[in-house]
Amino acid sequence: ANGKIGVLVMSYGTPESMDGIEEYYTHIRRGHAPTPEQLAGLTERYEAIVGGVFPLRENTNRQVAGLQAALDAAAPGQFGCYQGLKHARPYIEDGVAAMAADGIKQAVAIVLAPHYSTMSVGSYMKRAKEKAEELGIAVAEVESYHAHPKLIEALATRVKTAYAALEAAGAQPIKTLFSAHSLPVKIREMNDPYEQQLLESSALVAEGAGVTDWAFTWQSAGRTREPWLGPDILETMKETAEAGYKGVLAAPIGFVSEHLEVLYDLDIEAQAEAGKLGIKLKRMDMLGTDPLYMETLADSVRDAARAAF
Ligand code: FEC
Repeated sequence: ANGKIGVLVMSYGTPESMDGIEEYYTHIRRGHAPTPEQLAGLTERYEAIVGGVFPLRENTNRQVAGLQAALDAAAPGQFGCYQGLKHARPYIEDGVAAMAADGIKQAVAIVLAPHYSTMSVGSYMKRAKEKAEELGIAVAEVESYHAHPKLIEALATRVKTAYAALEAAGAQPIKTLFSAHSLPVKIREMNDPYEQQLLESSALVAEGAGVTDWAFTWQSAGRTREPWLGPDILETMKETAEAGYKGVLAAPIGFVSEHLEVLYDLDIEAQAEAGKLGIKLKRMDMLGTDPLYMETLADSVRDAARAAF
């Protein structure tokens, strides 16, 4: 057996190439292939972002390496990180199998998304635990870290910087819009903590950044028939412009990387809407491998390991 504690670091996943978009989309849709129109739409969005590369893959790789370095700095050799993706290879199950192949018996599971929902983090954890049980690995879970002081500090710094840029551009008054990925409205019937945690993070970040004029709004709702949580950021921007604001600061606190939902939905789609509305939109920088974010993850992993093993 291996005395190391495994750390299963889970993230959404992105295709490896343009040829992989259909398989990826089919996986997201739980085995239902997209229509040719849906596939073409998604392909166009990937092409529009950075010439058909998939930045989330590199960004996730860097975050996993950053977390390993942060854990090693405090306790060399105690933890070993393994990557597991929700919708692409290496899948969550592949990550657990890699730990088992190395003789790992105890592991902490954590998701590169700060807020808990049964439909997001909960579904990652369910798959991780099923595979771990099959392979005889004990798993401790980090459910959320949305109010960790280091995370809040890193986000507040980004909000302050973006706010100052809007001010310098003369785009006042400014409204800060915190956002996160929408989910189907049915999560409300499940007593899900997602909305509550997002509002809590927003309030803490606003306080840390000294921003008083803010709202929370949703983004990136799925293209399905069921109702999704709203209002969407495009709608909120319209109301904000109508109320006389000249600057909108987009703070997508539900995400930690630059990827499609940020680079397309905000930087292309919402930016075009801002142009139409005659207002200035500035998106805060994403966390990426910010040392404060890496420390947030490392603290959460150590706490979960200490409590469980
Ligand atoms: O850059 C990339 O390649 C990946 C960007 C990406 C991230 C992301 C994060 C979240 N999602 C969440 C929930 C859902 C639900 C559905 C859904 C659908 C899609 C589609 C694409 C996609 N998501 Fe995603 N999501 C990303 C990309 N997502 C592409 C498919 C096309 C579309 O509908 O727009 C609906 C599934 C269904 O059809 O039933 C639900 C949540 C997050 C944030 C938490 C996390 O990172 O896990 C929640 C990044």
